[in-house]
Amino acid sequence: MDPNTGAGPDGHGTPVGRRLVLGMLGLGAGAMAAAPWLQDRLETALGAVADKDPTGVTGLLPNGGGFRYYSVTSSVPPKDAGSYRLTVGGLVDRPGAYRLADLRALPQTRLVRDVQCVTGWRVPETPFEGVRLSTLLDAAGVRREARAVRFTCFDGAYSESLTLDQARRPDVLVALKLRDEPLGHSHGGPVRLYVAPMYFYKSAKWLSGITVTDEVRPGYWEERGYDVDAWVGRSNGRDDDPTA
Ligand SMILES: Nc1nc2c(c(=O)[nH]1)N[C@H]1C(S)=C(S)[C@@H](COP(=O)(O)O)O[C@H]1N2
Ligand SMILES: [Mo]
Repeated sequence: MDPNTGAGPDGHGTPVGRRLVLGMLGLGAGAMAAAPWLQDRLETALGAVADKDPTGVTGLLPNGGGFRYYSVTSSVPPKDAGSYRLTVGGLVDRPGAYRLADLRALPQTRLVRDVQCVTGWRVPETPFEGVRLSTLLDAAGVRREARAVRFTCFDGAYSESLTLDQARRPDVLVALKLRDEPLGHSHGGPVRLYVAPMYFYKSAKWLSGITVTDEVRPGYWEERGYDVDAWVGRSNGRDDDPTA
């Protein structure tokens, strides 16, 4: 697979494009152009379908409001306030586990930035809100020999990583809200990582584990060719760097 383009027009190895899905629904591009409101309604409906029954054919399903639905697994069992846990461990003095209520009780930070997937789609000025990752790292007491942070997900497959310096940036959140609403299952709720300055694949959905480590371990897409340092506009060979 070409890591820059993926196998299909929607990238990340997606075999089928948006036009085809609309075709499967009997709606051509003409119908969409003639009735943009129909496209909005369709995206909302498909977002709801993805919420209940993710197909695994990812990047193909709109996820509402300009997002696309991505999952590397075919289905993800939902978690709620009762069942959700976020563990923090590895090279820390005080490993622990947070419930959703624990995370909600911590200071919240709201950021409004453009979401940018490396395959090209973009959602402008999108509010995310949650707990700064640095707050959780400080509470856990990161040991001197630590250099990186690894993230695991309750889909059982996806992973991500950041250097410790990146992880401590004020624009990296353990996000609980998207557009001022609790983060829904299809967007990786109840809790996802949000790495504002990097391409959206760094923002691991369905976050369940934070492990402080001695070196960066490449994440799911990074083992498949994407850059580990995924700065928007400065990585993956896709964007011109105006400062270069
Ligand atoms: N657990 C998990 N997190 C993930 C992914 C995934 O497949 N699984 N895909 C990534 C990619 S490539 C993108 S573009 C965004 C998509 O988020 P969305 O489904 O909320 O639009 O999630 C990122 N985080
Ligand atoms: Mo993506």
